[in-house]
Amino acid sequence: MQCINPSSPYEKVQTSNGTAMPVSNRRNKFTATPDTRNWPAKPWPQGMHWVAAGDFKMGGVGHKARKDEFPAHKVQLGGFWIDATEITNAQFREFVSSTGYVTTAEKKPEWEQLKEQVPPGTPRPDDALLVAGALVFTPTPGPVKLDDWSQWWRYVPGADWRHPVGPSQDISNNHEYDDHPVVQVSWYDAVAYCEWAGKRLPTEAEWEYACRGGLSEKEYAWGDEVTAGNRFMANLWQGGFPYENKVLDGYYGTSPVSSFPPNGYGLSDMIGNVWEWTADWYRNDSYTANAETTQCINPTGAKKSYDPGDPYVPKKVVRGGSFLCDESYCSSYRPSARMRTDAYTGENHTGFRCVMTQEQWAARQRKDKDVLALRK
Ligand SMILES: [Ca+2]
Repeated sequence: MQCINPSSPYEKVQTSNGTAMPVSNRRNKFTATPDTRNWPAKPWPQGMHWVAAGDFKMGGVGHKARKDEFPAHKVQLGGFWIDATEITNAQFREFVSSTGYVTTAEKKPEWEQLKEQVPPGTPRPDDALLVAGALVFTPTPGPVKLDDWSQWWRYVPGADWRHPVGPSQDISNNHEYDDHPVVQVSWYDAVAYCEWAGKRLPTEAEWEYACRGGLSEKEYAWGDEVTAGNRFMANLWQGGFPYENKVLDGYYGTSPVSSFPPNGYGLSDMIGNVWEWTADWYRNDSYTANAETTQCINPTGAKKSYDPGDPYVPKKVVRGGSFLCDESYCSSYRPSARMRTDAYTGENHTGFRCVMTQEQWAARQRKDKDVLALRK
């Protein structure tokens, strides 16, 4: 189980360097000026912000919350660094250039892998159908019933991170999209990037804690209303979904990272722009299990995925919503909203950001020092 058993000698918050922080030192009440006395010494990893150890109420807030966001429950977390922005195309290109990595969407799907995601006895599809590609959002000509996503998502051969909507768009030929979040990356691609960077994906709990930015039990990452006055706070969808995007927030698709105001922890686009992969397997009832423990500390999610509506596909939790999120469909632009996606699937509205523990940062610094010494 992901939560610490209450009978364990765990009366302290475990920090990411393995030491335990006394309960009295926990930063469990957020203020405009955070208590930085227990924060790690600088230098810090570039482009990342420290999220201090603490506790928070994880789970649904407000009438839009769905069943899988309940029961809301208290979670304690150690501190961690988190990327201030979603990973960009420029960052992902650097990873691919350094490693020669080939993403899931660029590889022909293997039947051996696919057959684990469909009901037993499903016949093998024709080889002509097993082609490399990914899912691309395609607006419908007019209003449709919102009970079947296949009306606005289609599998496009040749779609991948360099071709987010398919072969017709090649972003590797120019730098126009360098500061946009990378998309069409599977969960496995995101993990490979994290490992290369000496980081890891956030757990679902870490992601929500960071997304709330120090605000407690607010429906949105910035307060109780979708917009702050007349200001759009995130790259979302305005208009009739999925046929009419009025682009009131200025962006039809992805936006350059940090185009919208950061949250209380200085993190941009936690809500909107692109969904973000987390480390956890999705289970609709994960929170029931968490809430049954007296102390839920550094939870790492279910051991195995289970989506009752699609039980054969192993799915990971994605968070934050995207430029396609709209109130009429999923209203997933809330810190507590949970969504699930096939771990092998790339979509043109899904990316990721990484977190880093103090151990990972220390290891990275040692490695960099070794490289420098070798060059001398
Ligand atoms: Ca996002």
